[in-house]
Amino acid sequence: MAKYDPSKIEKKWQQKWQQTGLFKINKDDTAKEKFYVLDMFPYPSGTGLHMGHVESYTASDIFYRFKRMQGFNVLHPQGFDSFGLPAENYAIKTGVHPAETTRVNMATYIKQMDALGFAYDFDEKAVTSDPSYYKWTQWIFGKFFENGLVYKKTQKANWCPSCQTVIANEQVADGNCDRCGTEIVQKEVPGWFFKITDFSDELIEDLDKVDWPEHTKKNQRNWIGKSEGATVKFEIKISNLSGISNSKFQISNQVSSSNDKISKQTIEVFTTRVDTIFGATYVVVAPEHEILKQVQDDKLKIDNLEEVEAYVEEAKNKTELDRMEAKEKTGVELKGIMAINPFNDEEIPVFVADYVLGGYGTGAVMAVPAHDKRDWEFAKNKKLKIRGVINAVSIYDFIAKRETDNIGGNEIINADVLLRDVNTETEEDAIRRTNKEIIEGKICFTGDGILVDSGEFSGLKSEEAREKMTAWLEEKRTGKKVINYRLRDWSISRQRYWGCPIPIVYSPEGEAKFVGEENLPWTLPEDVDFVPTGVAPLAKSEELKKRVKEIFGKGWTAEYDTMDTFVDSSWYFLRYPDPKNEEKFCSDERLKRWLPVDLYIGGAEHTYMHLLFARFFTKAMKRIGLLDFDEPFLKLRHQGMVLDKHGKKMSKSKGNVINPDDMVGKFGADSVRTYMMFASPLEDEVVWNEENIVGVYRFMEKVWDEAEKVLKNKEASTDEGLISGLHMTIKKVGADIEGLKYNTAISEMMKFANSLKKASISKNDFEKFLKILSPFAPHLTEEIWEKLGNDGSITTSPWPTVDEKYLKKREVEMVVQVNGKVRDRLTVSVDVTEDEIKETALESEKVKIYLEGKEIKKIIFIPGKLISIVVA
Ligand code: ANZ
Repeated sequence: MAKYDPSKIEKKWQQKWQQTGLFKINKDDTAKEKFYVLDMFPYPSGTGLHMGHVESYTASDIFYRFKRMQGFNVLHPQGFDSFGLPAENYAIKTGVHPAETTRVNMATYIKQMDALGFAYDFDEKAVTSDPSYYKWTQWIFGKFFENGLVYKKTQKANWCPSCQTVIANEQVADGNCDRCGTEIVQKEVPGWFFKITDFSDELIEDLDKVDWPEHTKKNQRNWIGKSEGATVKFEIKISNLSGISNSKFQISNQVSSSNDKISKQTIEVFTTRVDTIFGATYVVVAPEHEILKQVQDDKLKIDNLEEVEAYVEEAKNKTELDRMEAKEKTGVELKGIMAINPFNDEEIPVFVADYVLGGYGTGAVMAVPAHDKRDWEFAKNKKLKIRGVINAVSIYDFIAKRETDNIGGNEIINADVLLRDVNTETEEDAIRRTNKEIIEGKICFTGDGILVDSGEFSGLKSEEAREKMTAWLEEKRTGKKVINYRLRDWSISRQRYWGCPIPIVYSPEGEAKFVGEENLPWTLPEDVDFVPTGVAPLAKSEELKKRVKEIFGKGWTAEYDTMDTFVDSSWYFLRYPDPKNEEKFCSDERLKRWLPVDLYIGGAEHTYMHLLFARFFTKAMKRIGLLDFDEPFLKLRHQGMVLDKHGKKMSKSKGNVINPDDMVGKFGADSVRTYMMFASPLEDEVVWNEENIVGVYRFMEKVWDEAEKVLKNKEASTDEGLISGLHMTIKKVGADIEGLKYNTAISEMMKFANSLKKASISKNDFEKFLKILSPFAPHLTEEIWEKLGNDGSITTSPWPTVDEKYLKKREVEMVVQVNGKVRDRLTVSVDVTEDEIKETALESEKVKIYLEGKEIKKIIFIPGKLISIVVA
């Protein structure tokens, strides 16, 4: 056998796999159990495949090959999310049509993916900019339209002055456009919205049904932001003598009230912490609040109208994000009026401040600086009264709070502040001291606790107090229980060209109508100028005008906006099982057979948008009878980011981007794949260091050389001492792949390969080893498989079975102590190393709580028994 040379064998196998159609599957084969493993399809950008793609696609490819060898019928499709701004921006610069750019880029991507040995059948791809695909995006839009799940309204929206289009909240990063970085401004624009808010509760609750990373679920819950609270009406007292002209009106907005009979002047606030109401020292309204219109119309007189008007005017230019994140909270008092706290009749001042948002809750808050961080900052700034009414009962109130909050700052009480002093005083003393400081308004405590100085409610715990106080409000008809969500309906209209046309036409009277199934695909016109002018490019198409006139008649006009590209990717996984179907987005049989997706691998940056939108689509389509399941992705895993060898993010501007083609050219696809998976656990960051990939390359060489030995002596038998190792390796690798712990699977195989050096192995046993290596290094193993005289692909051979009789008991239970107290028990392999067990113990949630904020002095390790952590 010649020397191991990936450049000689990899191309050969890639061609052979294509020729023999190895990656084609019979999607109607019911004899085998199905498995659907999905990748997040790429946007075909001009820069080609990046290392992040290589990482996640390798991960799914390994899983595909493994499942296939286990006997599953596996669907592992790939496609292109090919509508979008970069191709359009490129067209503006160069005049090359986006369709052409996209075609060229897709071809490059396919070539690159083939060169990595990814097992895709590109005849069965989904391409979102292809009319045969977007026909169904439009069809689904039509169904949503018929069923009231999409509607049009004019709204203040995020406008990117550079892209000349509206973008969704989810696409604004730090106040800037997440595509081009330009600062976002607010603009009134008409647009289409999907009613995602109709599904808020389901979108939260059904997260319990899926196996997703906990932080991703948490982020989705936070994004939807369900909060249970209460509205409370504060009566307004006019302290200036000019008073108001009409003394009987009610000011409340958004959260509608059923208590209309009370016609006092009130400001209605929304609070999730009614238990803190005895600590309310002022009320704040948003600059958009109704009361300010009354003030401006002179219906409600205040002493400093000009100052207030100027402030309101200034706030108009800020985005919500700016307002929420502003370090210094600004605002102006409405002089001449006071609000009355219904619980204790206390009169407190009223401010307008832009840290309160017009579109959330009632657009007004009762401010409790002692227990709310934003109110605290504002009160400090304006030197307002601060009064604490919640005390901590135990240290756990602080710890629990710290875990749900990321509150920083010295004056904000959290466990760190408290624990700092625990060293010099008893826990009780520390709590007593801290509670006194809370009551005095010296520190802000945002946790739940026990009520003090709260009239008849004093002594109650926060949760119970909230219930009782809300009941009290309802009885007095000055408030009620409400649930609010942070989630807004999804704005999907984009004033851009390279997207899916919204299949809507308007009658001469201006009524919107779906273009009808018979007119789908509602094609994207070709005769347009891309240069953005703020007017949608489609408005300039003569062909579209003509088309509308011919089909619908004179006076009818087309919708000129295109859809957010996130619409295209919200359902693509439904298309893959049946991508050529012209009658349906997917046949009923194939939907039933293939969905939902069993395993989805992709970047954590899609926590909010794509993953939320795809879940919404699934639920909406289920509601209207198009699907019979409600969660699209049963299991989800994220890959970590790929960093350069200095641990830095790769970026074009830094010039540290690594091109996958170069790596494949240098080391071969098998080494690139295996190193990528070996370098770190899948969900962790990968530091791409060429010096280390050499080690993986040597491993490939070692396997190659072993093969030579086996070839020379096909009659050899396996050494006694090797058999148990082989079976343990097969077992571990199988279990690790199933758990997506590829790095440990690879190190196990490396260990086994090392043990071969001085031993002899039979052809049959060596082939078992080749099989478990094949998902990682498909080319190398395929070549050896052939050389050893096998017919057919190693990928179609069955996964080797483990003979239990060769496995000895390998697990023990180890106790983890912190300062002498047992905090956790871990089941680990008997030969676990000290470092491994230390790492596991320190990561245990049960152990972590006792370590936080403390310094680890010593760790004692007694093999097979105990790990004892000493902290101070
Ligand atoms: C008094 C209070 C005391 C509050 C306290 C919190 C802690 P989530 O959980 O996000 O729904 N709030 C209400 N409407 C607001 C608006 N339009 N703009 C800005 N802030 C608003 O937050 C609800 C809390 O956010 C509410 O509870 C209110 O402050 C504030 F110790 O009321 B709270």
